[in-house]
Amino acid sequence: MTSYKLNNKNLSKFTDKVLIPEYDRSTIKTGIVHVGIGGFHRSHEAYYTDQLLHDPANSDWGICGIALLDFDTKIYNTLKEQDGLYTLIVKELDGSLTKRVIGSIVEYLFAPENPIQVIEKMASDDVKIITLTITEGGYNYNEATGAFDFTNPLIQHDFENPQAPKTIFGYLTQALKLRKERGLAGCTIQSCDNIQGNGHMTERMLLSYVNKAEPDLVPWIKSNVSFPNGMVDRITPATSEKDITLLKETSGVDDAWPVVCEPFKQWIIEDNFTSGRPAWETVGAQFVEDVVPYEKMKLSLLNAGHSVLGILGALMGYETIDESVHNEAIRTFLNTYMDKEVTPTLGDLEGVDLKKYKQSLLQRFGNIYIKDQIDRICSESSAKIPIFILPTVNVQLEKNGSIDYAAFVIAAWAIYSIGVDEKGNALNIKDAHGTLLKEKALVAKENPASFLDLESVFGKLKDSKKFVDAYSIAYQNILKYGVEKCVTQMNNK
Ligand code: CS2
Repeated sequence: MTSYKLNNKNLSKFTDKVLIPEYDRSTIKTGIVHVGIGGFHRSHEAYYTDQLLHDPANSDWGICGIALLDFDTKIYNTLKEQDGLYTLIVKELDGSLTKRVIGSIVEYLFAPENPIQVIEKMASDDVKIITLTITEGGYNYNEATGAFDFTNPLIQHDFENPQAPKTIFGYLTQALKLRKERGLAGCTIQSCDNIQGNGHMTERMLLSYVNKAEPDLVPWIKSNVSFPNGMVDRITPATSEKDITLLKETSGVDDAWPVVCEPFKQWIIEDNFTSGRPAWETVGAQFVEDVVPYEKMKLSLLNAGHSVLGILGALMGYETIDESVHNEAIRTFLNTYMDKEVTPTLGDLEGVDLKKYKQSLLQRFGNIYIKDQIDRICSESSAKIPIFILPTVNVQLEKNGSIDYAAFVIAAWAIYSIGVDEKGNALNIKDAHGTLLKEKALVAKENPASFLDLESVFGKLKDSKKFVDAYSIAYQNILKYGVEKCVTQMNNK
């Protein structure tokens, strides 16, 4: 099939093959600046916003996508070449594909190339909301102290180079300072990352930074900027070459970086927007007063479930999450973890049928068309585990509840961090703290509990004898018998 490069000029050529934006993109104004234009933003917020823009009443809510890091060069260049357009390929449960070109990213900027332009855009009066997907690690939070990590060299850089920052904290501070100096209104800063109380966390971390960098700005931020919490959900694996080729061959769309995702999507947001907001509820988002219980449910069941399947599956030599969840022993283990260790920590969730929610997760994890990479799930585990798994452990320890399943997963992660799976193949570990993890993991071979000394991940967990004992037994057993046998034995208890 003849294919054409995806861009504004060629858009009408694709109408009979894929869905395209049915609004005039040239009339859309930027009302949202979004930082972090990876796959998840493009399958989630940008998708909801694209749907919204089909109503001409919403034309003030286009998105300016910011690539913050050098690492983002490729996605920035792709969006620039494609006029901000990309294809969202939804892999339905029956294996069919729904392909839609998304038009909501109407501007894009590359921060390392032009930091001032980014600061000015964030400070623009038309921009009412700055949304973030900067990953769990991006909040610069130290698990051991609960505080902002001032020792991070990038933070030091931002203190010394306020006009050419490298972190989100440097950018937001300068942009808010400009808003204040120019007598402009404040704005909303909305995190879309998987963090418990992500709005509270953003506020706390930003104020810690500002308190040192621009102390006079703190009261203005407190009165003029809001930080709604939000729960975001849509499984979005990394795009493969196969996805790119298939799109080109079956639809004639030559898109250098389409996004693939599952059909399910959910966005629950606290209605706390200081300068107005889009009516995202008209396209499926939910606005509630308190989102924290829903966040907790999602992080400790879905995201933790992913980590369980990822870490155990990686050691067994699996490559994708569906392979892992279709292993009966692992599936039963995960079910028991969710029922016995997570559920008792969740409390009352109005309007949620937890049993159904857990069942639906297993179905989503099992979608054989998604092929969600275990490498993706296990990446940055040192930032994920403290958010996804340890809050459950801490509550269970307080309640004197079961922690054996969580301890087993942490022990498996310590063994995973050595870097070799049970078949002797090297694991592809991507973690900002990868070198330190490996060092600790090698020492742990002789002294398993020493892995828990990593306070920046585990906090004071090593002080719990109950946890250390369960972890140490699991560690020895996994090394001796392998994950599958141990899991089967636990399932039979
Ligand atoms: C995953 C998430 O990164 C991870 O470990 O659990 O990316 C997950 O796929 C999304 O949060 C789904 O909403």
